[in-house]
Amino acid sequence: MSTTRTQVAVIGAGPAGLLLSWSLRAAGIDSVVIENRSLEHILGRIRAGILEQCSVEELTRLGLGDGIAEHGLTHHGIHLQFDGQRHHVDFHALIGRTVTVYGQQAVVADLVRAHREAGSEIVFEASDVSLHELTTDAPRVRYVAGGAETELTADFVVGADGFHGVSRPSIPGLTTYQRGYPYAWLGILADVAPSTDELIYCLHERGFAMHSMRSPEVSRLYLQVPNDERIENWPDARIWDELQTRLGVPGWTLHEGPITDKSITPMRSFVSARLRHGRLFLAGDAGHIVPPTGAKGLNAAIADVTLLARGLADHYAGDDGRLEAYESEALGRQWKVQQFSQWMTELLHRAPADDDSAEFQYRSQLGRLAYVTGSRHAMESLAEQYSGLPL
Ligand code: FAS
Ligand code: PHB
Repeated sequence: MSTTRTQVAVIGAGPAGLLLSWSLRAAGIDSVVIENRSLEHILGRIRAGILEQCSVEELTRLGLGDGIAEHGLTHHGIHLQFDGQRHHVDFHALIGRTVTVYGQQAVVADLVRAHREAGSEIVFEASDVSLHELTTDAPRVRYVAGGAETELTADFVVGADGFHGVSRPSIPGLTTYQRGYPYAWLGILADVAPSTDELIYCLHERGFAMHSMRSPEVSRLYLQVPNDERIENWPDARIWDELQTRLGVPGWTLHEGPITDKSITPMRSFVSARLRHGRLFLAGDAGHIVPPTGAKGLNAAIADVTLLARGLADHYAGDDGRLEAYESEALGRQWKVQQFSQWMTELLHRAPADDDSAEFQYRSQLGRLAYVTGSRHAMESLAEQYSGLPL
């Protein structure tokens, strides 16, 4: 077995792992990223689409803002649609904040390009990744890459390996908090110009629908489906018919086009009680998951990384204050994100027909939507949370 050493071993080359390694590089801290999938696979994943204002500011500060500036779509707000009416919530007019449409796929591509140009060490297609000696001052990561067994010794290990990674399970006796939802999202990418200027979040009596986008030429749309639904049951024509039914309002046309990707994503809310175990830290989906309704998953990963990178940089400058505070600060912020994501999800999704309170819930949701869209204070609260809590 060959042995190597670095200051910070990062598990996972998703947005959290790649951004942390880039942030550490900017602070002069050496890191190695260990990823179990191929470069092609991580570049091909289609996921989040919205960047909070503070995410854009942090990526720009780190020199990763060119693509966002050129291709990102700055949105001043969102549309909430219910009872056949569409209401615009103007974050910029309300609180002076905005969000940017810029897909996670593009964020990852920007990070991969930056790392490649800088000569960063990213190990792809690693297998048998395991963590050891986490409660000592020399934790180790073992993995196999290119047929060679390697042991990487580091000062710290950061688990940025997502919900199904190896890092969180490496924490003994861990408590976790979670809830499921009786529905999922069927998402499509379509080669058609968006039919709306800003995102439409819609509660229809048949269920939730959303019109998002990726560019002036590519639309991203979602439908609520039962959580056991299979994509095979949804030919393209059925998807468009349902989107037309749920999103349609008088005087507005939803333009259709070729569907280039479709998938069903289950929903869960999940938080690990710990984001630290000895010299192991968790960041991003390795530590928490939110339903996508609040557009928080990617942004929460960026927030964790921002806090953790500050703490690690301070550590190497001789001050452990912010590193010691990481777990409590990141978890405190995450529960604010969790409650907002849960609120948006429960506000906009139809309870299943077999829920005997479904009709009551639907009318209560309509009442809540009518209150929110009729109250400046309620809309300011929505704007503050959707555009992102300050870091
Ligand atoms: P990621 O899961 O992105 O990355 C973890 C990385 O670790 C992956 O590359 C994985 O291959 C690697 N890894 C896993 N196990 C490993 C091991 N043992 N060894 C080495 N590497 C390992 N969020 C939104 O805000 N809006 C959305 O619409 C949205 N849609 C989503 C759709 C889907 C299908 C999924 C799964 C998530 C979605 N999310 C969405 C959430 C998503 O964007 C996450 O929040 C974001 O990817 C978090 O980034 P990471 O923490 O880096 O985790
Ligand atoms: C997306 O564009 O993929 C998207 C936007 C907003 C959300 C979730 C997903 O809340």
